[in-house]
Amino acid sequence: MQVIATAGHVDHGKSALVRALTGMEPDRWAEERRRGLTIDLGFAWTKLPGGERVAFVDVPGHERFVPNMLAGVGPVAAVLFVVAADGGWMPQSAEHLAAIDAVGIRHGLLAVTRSDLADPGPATRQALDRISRTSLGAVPAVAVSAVTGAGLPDLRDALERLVAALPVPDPAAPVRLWVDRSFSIRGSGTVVTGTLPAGTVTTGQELLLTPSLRPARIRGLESMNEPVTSAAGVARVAVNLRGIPAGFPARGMALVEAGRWTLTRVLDVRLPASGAEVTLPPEMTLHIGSARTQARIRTLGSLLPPGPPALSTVVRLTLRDPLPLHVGDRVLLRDPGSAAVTILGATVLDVDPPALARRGAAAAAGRELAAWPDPPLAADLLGRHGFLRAGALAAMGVAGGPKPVAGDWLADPDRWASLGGRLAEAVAAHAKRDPLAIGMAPEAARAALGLPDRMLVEALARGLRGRVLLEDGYLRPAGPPDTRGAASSLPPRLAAAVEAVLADLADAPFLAPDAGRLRELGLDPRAIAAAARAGLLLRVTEQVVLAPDAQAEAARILAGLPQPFTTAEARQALGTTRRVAIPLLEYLDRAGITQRLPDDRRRLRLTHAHALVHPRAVRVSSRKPAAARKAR
Ligand SMILES: Nc1nc2c(ncn2[C@@H]2O[C@H](COP(=O)(O)OP(=O)(O)OP(=O)(O)O)[C@@H](O)[C@H]2O)c(=O)[nH]1
Ligand SMILES: [Mg+2]
Repeated sequence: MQVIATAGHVDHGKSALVRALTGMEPDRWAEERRRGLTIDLGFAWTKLPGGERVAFVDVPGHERFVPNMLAGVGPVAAVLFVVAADGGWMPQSAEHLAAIDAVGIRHGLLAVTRSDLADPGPATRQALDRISRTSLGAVPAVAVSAVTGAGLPDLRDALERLVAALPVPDPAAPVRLWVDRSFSIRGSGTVVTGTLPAGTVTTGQELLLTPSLRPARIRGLESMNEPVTSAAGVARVAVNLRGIPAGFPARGMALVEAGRWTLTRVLDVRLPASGAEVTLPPEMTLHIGSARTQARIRTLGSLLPPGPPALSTVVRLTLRDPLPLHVGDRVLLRDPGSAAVTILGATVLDVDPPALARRGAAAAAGRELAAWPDPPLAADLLGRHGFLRAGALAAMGVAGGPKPVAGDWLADPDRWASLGGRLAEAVAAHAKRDPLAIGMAPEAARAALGLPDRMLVEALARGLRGRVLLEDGYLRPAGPPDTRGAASSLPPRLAAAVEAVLADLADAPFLAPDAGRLRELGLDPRAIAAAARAGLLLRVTEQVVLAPDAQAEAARILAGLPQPFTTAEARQALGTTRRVAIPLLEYLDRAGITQRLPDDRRRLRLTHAHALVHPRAVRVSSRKPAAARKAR
């Protein structure tokens, strides 16, 4: 089915024509019928000769009710433009046409009504001329009379051709059903109606009602007064909702699919190029679908020298109420109070624009956005945001986009490429500034690079194999082992202290220096940790340090004992004190080299022989292994 909205000046015969075409009464209110004036939207439908069903949204023509007219026209793709033969082109003919043009409706038909009262020729020529200069372009025209019925068969044929030419929307498109009416039915509860432009609604489906995002489950569905289990756009639908109290929904709210729309209060839009320099008011009324709200306007880039190619104005809108929007949506801006600018159409460029904090940010944003295509592509949005989650991009209504760089993060390829080098530099600078530190915390790197998620730092580091190493949760400059961790990278005083410890241990490898000696050498816990990371010391506890190969050496000695062995036997064999032996044995337990038995004795786990080799091989020098062995 298709849905067509009427348009045209008050009293030109829109409702009479809908009545004549459908046999249904579009003026729902007693007051409307009494006054012979449409106030609010009316709904009627019929079958065309070829069997295609078409619904009409009949709008009011009176200037006081233009907001209602916009709510009816907002979600449709085609209009039936009505001009009275005896009335000719009138102010609301022009205003309705401007609105249609602003919304960008491209399909339509002109009906010249009341042609039994006057020659339809002049009105037809006048109207076709005006219409041809809008998004509707050249449209067919039919002269009709709702009273005599003249021209109605021609009009039905023309409607059939119009409907056949309308694009078929994607049934899998995200659902956004703007509510144009809400009521409650005894026994069923809350019902909302609207024009579904695309996508599919199904009974049982859960949607969210904007702006509250209250979940609403579809309990029942009707299309053109008939119960259905699902309806695909284009359709007029009445949706019976579970979970929404009667009286809660209102025109301008929308039922949307979770995760497929961005509910936003701030958006950047492009206004069409206009020959004359227009001065925008600080605030206008924004209309989209059946919704309207106030929008504060901030010009981002004004623009642009006249002359081809036509350049446009980019503005940031801040809305009083949030709306579910997509990039590429058309919105209408209206300023009923202004004589100069009454109606403008705008294309949404960004529904989650970055804040304009820096000086000059607004002008820069204006320049960037002015160059975007219509509609903008994933690459444009990524170029602006740098990073977007795949879900966020989809909720902006933007398809495509590159493969994620980490998790569901998408990155602008240029930005991503440049970040690798910046991370390597940041990590190197950090290591230089603070050689004793365990490394740069990924969170610090994330903040330094201005990234939105630590996951991105880790992905960058993985891509920098050979330059940056992510180990034990910290980032360090990578490099060949002998330069990376070697004494040369430690401050000279620390290197000297390490040398002194190793010299102490040369003759008695398990007699770890005591607290006093460590203090004397300036080896506080931080310095010990740094030396251990560099592979220059084995840090058994904060107070017990040994030569880096002590673990393998201990295992070799313990393997020579009858198994299992006691702590005392181990202490003796290692030639040390309980102060060292107990933490060392516990260290070996943790390393899986020894196993502690229930009776407190231990045995070597031969299955873990590979663990005997310390992962960071010994690389220092002033040790005297020969002497050490002699001492035993
Ligand atoms: N003679 C004649 N009268 C018509 C024709 N169409 C409408 N009328 C009359 O014109 C008047 C206005 O018609 P409506 O259909 O209410 O006009 P409308 O465009 O819906 O008006 P609003 O909804 O208030 O904007 C009514 O009195 C109709 O009976 C026609 O084709 N011939
Ligand atoms: Mg009417």
